[in-house]
Amino acid sequence: ELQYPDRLNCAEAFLDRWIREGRAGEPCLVSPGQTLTYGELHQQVNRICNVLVEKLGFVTGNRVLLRSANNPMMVAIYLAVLKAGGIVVATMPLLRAKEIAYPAIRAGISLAFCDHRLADEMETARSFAPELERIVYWGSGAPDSLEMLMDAASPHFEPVETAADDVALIGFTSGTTGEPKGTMHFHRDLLAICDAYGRNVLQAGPGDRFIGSPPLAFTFGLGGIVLFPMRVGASTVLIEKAGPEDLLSAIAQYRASVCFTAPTAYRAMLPKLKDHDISSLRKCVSAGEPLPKDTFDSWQAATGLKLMDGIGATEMLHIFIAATESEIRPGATGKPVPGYEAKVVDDEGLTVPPGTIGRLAVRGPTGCRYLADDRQRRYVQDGWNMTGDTYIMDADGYYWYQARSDDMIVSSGYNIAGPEVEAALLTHAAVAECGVVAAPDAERGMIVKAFVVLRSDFTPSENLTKMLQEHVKAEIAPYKYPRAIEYVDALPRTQTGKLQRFALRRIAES
Ligand code: 3SK
Repeated sequence: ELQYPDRLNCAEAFLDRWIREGRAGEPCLVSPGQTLTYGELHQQVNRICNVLVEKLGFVTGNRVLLRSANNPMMVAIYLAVLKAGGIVVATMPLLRAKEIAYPAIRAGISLAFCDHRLADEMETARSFAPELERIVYWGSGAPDSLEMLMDAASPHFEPVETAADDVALIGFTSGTTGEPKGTMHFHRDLLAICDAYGRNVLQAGPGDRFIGSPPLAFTFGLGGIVLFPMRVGASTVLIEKAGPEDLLSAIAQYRASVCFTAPTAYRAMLPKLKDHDISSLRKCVSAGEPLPKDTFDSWQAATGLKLMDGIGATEMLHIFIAATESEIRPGATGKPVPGYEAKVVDDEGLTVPPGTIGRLAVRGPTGCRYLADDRQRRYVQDGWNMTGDTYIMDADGYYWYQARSDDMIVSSGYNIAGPEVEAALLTHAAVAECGVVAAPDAERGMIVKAFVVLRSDFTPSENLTKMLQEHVKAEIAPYKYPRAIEYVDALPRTQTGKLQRFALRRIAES
């Protein structure tokens, strides 16, 4: 089913196909300033392809850096680079100069496109990455801006005949565990995630309208907000600011039906639901972080919708374990997405029996290909991708997330999964957010330490600490309770919203 022709340019399948099939007049990209039909986007993409080839000295195989919030021009450039046979390296809009320079240096990039509102940091990045020879801005109205170049370019361009396994994008990991790694994905991979997860699990159709908060530089956002909708000819809403209030307002305003965001965002939207009409929503995907069962229950109680949990990784491009709505088992991530295989193994790589904790290994149509990085050997072993997650598979084949392998806390000989303690704390009314890590302890080796952000109507006190500890003891096995609790104003997160437990560990160790 996931077989593709040897010569394949995925931009043809996401865009040109709909023009050939007479769907040019249908809405594709919806945004506050502008709505583009498939036909309008097609012409815009073609003009950018011609600018690339005729004005910017671009040749097939070139890598191109993109810097923007989620907006229609970002999507148009993304598709144009693919259509012209190039490789996209998208960066998060909030990155600082050195973080922008890093992928440019690692991937040897000489050409970048940038929203003019993000020019300052981009220009500083150039001083760290002299290989960035040409930066083309859009939105400035300057004579050399992208729009001016596009005006003079033809709206016709035939997709370059790339091979199905030519690299289409290099996604950089968010650096939760050290230096970001570039992960290379092929043209066929971009279709495979749509045909594996999109078609079999999400099951959205052309009448759907997608929306989401993750930046397109994060492959969770790219798949959920651009590739899945465009694979089925649906429309998608692009918003530049996507805090809980922004997301809710946009769902209501544009009548979005499929939402992609992280569990933290679903939790943050809960108290604000009453102010927005989100009755258009029919599917809500949660990934990027483990989904606490309490968040699943609260969302279902408030909206009637089941959050569709999934685990993905930049290395795998998108989600590889999940469940259709009818197969969801609350608290479990799900089963391998059709096309993928998974197993739980011990430290020697041997499969452990159902019900036993171990390391997750997966393989399927997508997989890890690091750009010139020795860590490839650790990630891919015997053809299996070792994702760094600890799981239990039950007798029915459902996978239950325990922790990132680095996040297991060994205290007095007990294995305690930080995320399980977090999920227990989050069921207390005082806790808005929390992160749980190991802290060194002379007696126990390590103890469980929680960093807690309180809801606005609670203040830290010894009494509250005791109440939270008792609460955890009542929710899960008492030995897992956090012996230390520190109250903080905010938790360290990556730009993709993932909790940086390594930063908390560093504080806990100091
Ligand atoms: O890194 C992740 O958590 C992720 C989740 C879903 C889809 C894609 C990614 C990279």
